[in-house]
Amino acid sequence: MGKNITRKIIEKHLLGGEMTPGSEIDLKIDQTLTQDATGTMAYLQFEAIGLDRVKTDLSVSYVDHNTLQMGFRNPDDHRYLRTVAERYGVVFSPPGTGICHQLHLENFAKPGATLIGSDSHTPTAGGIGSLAMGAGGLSVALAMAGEAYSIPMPKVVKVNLTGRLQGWAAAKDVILHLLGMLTVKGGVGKVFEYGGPGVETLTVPERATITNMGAELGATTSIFPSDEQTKRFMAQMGRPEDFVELLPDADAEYDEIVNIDLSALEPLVAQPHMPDLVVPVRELAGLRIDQCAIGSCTNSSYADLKTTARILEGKRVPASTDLLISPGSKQVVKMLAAENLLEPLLDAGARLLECTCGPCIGMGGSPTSEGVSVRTFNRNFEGRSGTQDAKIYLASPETAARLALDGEFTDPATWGERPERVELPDSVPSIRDLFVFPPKDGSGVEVLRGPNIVALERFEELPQTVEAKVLLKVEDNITTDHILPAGPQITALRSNIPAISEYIFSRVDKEFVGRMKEAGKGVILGGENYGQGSSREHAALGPRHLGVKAVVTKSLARIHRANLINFGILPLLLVNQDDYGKLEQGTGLTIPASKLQPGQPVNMITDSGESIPVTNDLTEKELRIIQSGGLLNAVRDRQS
Ligand code: MIC
Ligand code: SF4
Repeated sequence: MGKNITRKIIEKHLLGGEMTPGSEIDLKIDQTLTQDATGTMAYLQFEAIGLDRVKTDLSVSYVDHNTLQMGFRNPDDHRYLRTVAERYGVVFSPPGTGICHQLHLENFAKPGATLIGSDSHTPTAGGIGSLAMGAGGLSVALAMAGEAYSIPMPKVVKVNLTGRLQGWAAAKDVILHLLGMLTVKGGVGKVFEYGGPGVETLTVPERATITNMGAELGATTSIFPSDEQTKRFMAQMGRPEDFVELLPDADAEYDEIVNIDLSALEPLVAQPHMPDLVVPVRELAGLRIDQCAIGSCTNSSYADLKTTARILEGKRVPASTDLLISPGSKQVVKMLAAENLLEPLLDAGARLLECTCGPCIGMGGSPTSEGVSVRTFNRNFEGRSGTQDAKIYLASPETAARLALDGEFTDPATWGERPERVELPDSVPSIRDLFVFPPKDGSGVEVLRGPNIVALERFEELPQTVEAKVLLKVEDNITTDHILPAGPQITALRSNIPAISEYIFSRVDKEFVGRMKEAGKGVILGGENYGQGSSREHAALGPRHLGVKAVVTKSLARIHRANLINFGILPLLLVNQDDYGKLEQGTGLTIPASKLQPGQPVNMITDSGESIPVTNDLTEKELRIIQSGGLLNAVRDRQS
């Protein structure tokens, strides 16, 4: 039986488990990445494990999320990250160098390698053929300590590409099309492996746009083969030695197949407030636009911004449209500068921002009240932009730039000729010297901490019986942005769990934290796909700090499920989906925690005496971790 590339990489890195979909596998991890908003916690956890140096081939710490330095908190975090990286053998990327995924793709990602990152868009490196997955900070800390990363063996879906992109259709439209087809929960438990004759027509940056936003499908990851395009990209990036060919066998088998004809795609847009509410751009013609934002880890490459410059050249955006551009890396800016491509952007009225995530997580650039903003980003969750009632649409850079000029949605049929598709030049300026490479022996390096960096608390073991009330009932598709909002004020508290916990569910129900404090413990009731979106483990750590013992849902998103386990919160699944309607905020529950067995139902008893069956999809190991009060306790117990 022929193998697909996902199975080939997994087989090479398999440390334990059976490669049958759904059963747990343990993987050796070659590389890790962190970003500042999740990284401080990951390194505090690494320090708590007590090793002298990371054990991976490569670990990189990027600072790109929280770069607004309004007061001491963020700069203190950056200093901590720089010194802790030097101390333990991690490469450090200073603030402003670029967005983690863009930088990793350009400088470090390798075909055939495994990578986990404490950011849900780590699959960007799948564009180069890495098996790259988003994970919680603690999982990344453990991978840095040389521990295996455990996931359920995914199903492998072949996305069979035929044809070639035409007219104004872009790589972004491939993934928007897939999201429209499969929805934000269509990828759970799956790897999307791209194949077919259309693959060779897509450049590595285009592929990376697609694998990046595969995260929005809820997928484990997405991956492209490593072929001639990859070889060219690695040579252009000045690291031809990192190239290895990685192709599926001719008779490779897949669990499912999805077909996409690239030639048939047209410009698409995701409407507020979910990335899967996709319609053709033409259907929205006439809708006024207040803001366009081009950038983020999805669409901030040289090709994206050169195309933008070509579209804007010699034109002006109307004064009523705010145009923001955040390049993905200093390398991208240097290349634009060298080709005089910054001028058309500036002259068109665009505002050039730092090479960071910026407006994507509401770090500045918020739209006006009820403003319509067209963004080349990957998430348009309600409130994420910083303006609660803004309407965020997701589109390609081509579409965003064209619409910025028109100041309203227009039909692509009226846009004229699309500028020529951009290829990278043969030689690209290196920015490698901007990274801080750690010394061989970091034992003499002093790790500098500020007052905002609060040591981790030790969590208690899970009680035999959980007796607690439902203190919040939420609907389907709750994101980690609902659980713990982003934005400058809250994100600055990522290394301070007691302080950040004050904001848990603050945009959903302002009274929740007060109720939790009063009761001291509680249960959250969720619908389908609870915890989708960001990998931020604070969305589990915060509830745990407040005393949440269990989350009872219809289904859970992969990374958040892992984060709940890592911090000792029981993820329970309703056996009968209709029972969701029987439970309300205030319902008292008795959960026989000590009776839980992997995959076996137990009855929760409500305070009115009703039995509600719940089950779990936990392995023996995961159950033990929760019973010990979380993964750090479990690792400490194992080591002592
Ligand atoms: C996001 O896009 O939501 C983030 C901010 O990059 C998060 C990580 C975080 O919350 O720090 C992610 O995607 O994992
Ligand atoms: Fe940064 Fe946005 Fe990408 Fe998250 S999705 S890593 S916030 S650019």
